Amino acid sequence: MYSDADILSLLMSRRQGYSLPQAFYTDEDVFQADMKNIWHKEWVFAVPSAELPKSGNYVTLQIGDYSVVVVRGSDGAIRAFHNSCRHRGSRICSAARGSAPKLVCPYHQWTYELDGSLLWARDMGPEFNPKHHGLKTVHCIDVSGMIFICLADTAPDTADLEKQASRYLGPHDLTNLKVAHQSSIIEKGNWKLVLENNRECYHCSGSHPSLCRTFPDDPNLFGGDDSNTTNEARQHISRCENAGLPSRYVISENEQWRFVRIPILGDAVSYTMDGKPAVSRRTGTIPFDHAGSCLFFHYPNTWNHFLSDHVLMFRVLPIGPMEAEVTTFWLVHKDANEGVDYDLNRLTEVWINTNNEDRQIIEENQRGIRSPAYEPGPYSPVQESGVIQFVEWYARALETGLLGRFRVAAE
Ligand code: 3BY
Ligand code: FES
Ligand code: FE
Repeated sequence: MYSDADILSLLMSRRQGYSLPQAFYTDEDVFQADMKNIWHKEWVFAVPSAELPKSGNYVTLQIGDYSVVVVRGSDGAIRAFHNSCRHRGSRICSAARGSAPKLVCPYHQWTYELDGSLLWARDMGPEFNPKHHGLKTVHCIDVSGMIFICLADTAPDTADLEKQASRYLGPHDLTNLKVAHQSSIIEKGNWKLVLENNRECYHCSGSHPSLCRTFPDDPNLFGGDDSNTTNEARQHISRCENAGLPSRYVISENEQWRFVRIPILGDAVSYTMDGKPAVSRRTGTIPFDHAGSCLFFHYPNTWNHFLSDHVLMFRVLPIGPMEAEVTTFWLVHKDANEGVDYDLNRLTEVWINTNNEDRQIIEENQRGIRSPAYEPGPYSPVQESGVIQFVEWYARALETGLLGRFRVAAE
């Protein structure tokens, strides 16, 4: 049993530059603290807007105890609502995704418009005012084609994020892409192990034979900052910037998100087995095939690759202290035809392999951490500066949340 005070003191006493104490990866109370102080407070990536191309298209997401439905309205706007009926609370949409002209509760058929207002409820008496029983809203923004939601009463400011996203992602024109494929896998590991694993490529040469054909495992390309960037990366950035593609490393003030466009290996232009394009149509206004990969992470739950010919978005959702869901979206130009402009297997095989390899790594990491013999070990300052950067962000975010609670309790 860990109280908030216990978690705070464990956090304060952790050794910096070392992996976290066991409880952070295994304990139910710490998991609940993560949910309350991070997942229910921060912006969380939900789906690419291309996943909801038409009015009535919806997806549901589970974030801790909250069920959320994200739906495109008849006016074209994408909104998010608590997926809990204002009658007696039933979940309204149960499928992971679907399409409906109205949101109808399966219990007693209360019927909501796609904008959340209650349209119809049978036999509720003369006093009943449907206006007071619309679905509760969840903050929802479209960041250049990526939909983020936030469960907090007051959502963190996104002006900077939106500004940089429009510069870096704008040229890929996400609104004119379609989801060619998506996959969700369950990883028996704490969500932070998934993020830590993503923030380093120390493991890549040992585990990712397909990815390593095209993805450089040089830590200087995606580490904690850009102080060691290579000559090749600098040249790539100048070449892209001169062609009108924002590419320079930029990180938010609180280090929650970052954009940078990196070169990929040799002549490779895409994450395929032979490095050749997976799709014959480029995304947006990308001027050449050799644009490398624009990397965007946003903590706590997404990392993304924007290539010249396709886009990969990754979404992590925590399920329990030792379980998370990882969803991958593969996006291509909306007019690209499968079998003509791209072959689905060729497009997806590298990351399907990579995701499976990462799942195994993360599950072994989790199993080892469960051992009473586990103790925090040192991160490599050369290879794992990105992991250190993530863990420091996490520690600050959790500490701020926990301290805020004590302050409120003391007042
Ligand atoms: O998918 C990614 O962005 C990261 C970069 C380094 C390891 N992993 C492949
Ligand atoms: Fe939704 Fe009754 S709980 S209609
Ligand atoms: Fe990996």
